[in-house]
Amino acid sequence: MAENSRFKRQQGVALITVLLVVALVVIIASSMTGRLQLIANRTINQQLYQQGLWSGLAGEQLALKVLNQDFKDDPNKVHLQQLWSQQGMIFPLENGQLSGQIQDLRSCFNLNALAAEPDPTKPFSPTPVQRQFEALLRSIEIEEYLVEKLSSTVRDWVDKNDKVESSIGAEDDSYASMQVPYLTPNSSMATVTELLAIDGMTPALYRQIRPYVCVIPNDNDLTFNVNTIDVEQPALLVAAFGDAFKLSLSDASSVLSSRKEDGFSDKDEFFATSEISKLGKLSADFKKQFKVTSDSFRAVMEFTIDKRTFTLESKLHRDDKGKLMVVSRQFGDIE
Ligand SMILES: [Ca+2]
Repeated sequence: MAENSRFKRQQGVALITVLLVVALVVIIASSMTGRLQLIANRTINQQLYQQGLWSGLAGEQLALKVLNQDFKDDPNKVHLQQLWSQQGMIFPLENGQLSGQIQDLRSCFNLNALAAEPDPTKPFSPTPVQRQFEALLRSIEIEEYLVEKLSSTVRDWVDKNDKVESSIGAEDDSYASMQVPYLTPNSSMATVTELLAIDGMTPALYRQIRPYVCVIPNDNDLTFNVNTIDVEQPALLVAAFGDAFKLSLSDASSVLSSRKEDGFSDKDEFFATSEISKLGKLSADFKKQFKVTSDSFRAVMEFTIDKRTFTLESKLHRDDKGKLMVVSRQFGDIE
């Protein structure tokens, strides 16, 4: 009798063991399926990334070819009627499409120019480039206290030293005491989005300033191609003249809207316009900021596939001998 009931208990234990094993197998199998799906998705994503990358690089080659062709056709001028300036070009590719555009980086305010060394005889005064940046901010109706604040903090961000240049500037001490502390790079900006990390900047201000500014890698020059400044952005021309000559916004707008479609033939034609000539005598040094050519471009390529977009931004530089080369690349989200 006792043996019989032990046998029945053992049968019960065996059943539970079998159920446990089945449950374990189900758990392992479902976990394996999940992992397999993850691996499959990862492989698909890697393939898409590779496809996007190579398509983007192909687009970059096309941008170089177009810019080289324009340079060959006319090495003395860069203007908005040239091939590089065409908008909305779309190239259908296998399984996706490639689109892209090129911007002349001499048609915007190069923030890295704010790193210019101050005049040693006026160490505590704003530099001429700061004055030009301030003229830009005022022209786009940024409030006066923010104009001076940002001019100081952006300069401190890019200048080499870690010395606050004015009472409203910001170097390491300001950022190191924040809730999430960080330090200033004290060197050229790599991307305009760095502005968002600078003391005094807000997302709303960034959106207001962003269309007018750019960064040229390791380049501290502030020069403007008067043939490519957007007719809707006369504030850039006002900025170029800074507080040295005080070009009015309406005169800047008038110069740009009366510009020929293929731009000014040379700098002198620009200086001879009534709006500019009435400003008075411009020194040869001052005139150096204005050009009708460009040595820096930004090409943005977008490869789209199944609602996914891969973006490549390449910055290009043309040297004195006319050779164009890629100086920086950024993948993914852009400025
Ligand atoms: Ca600094």
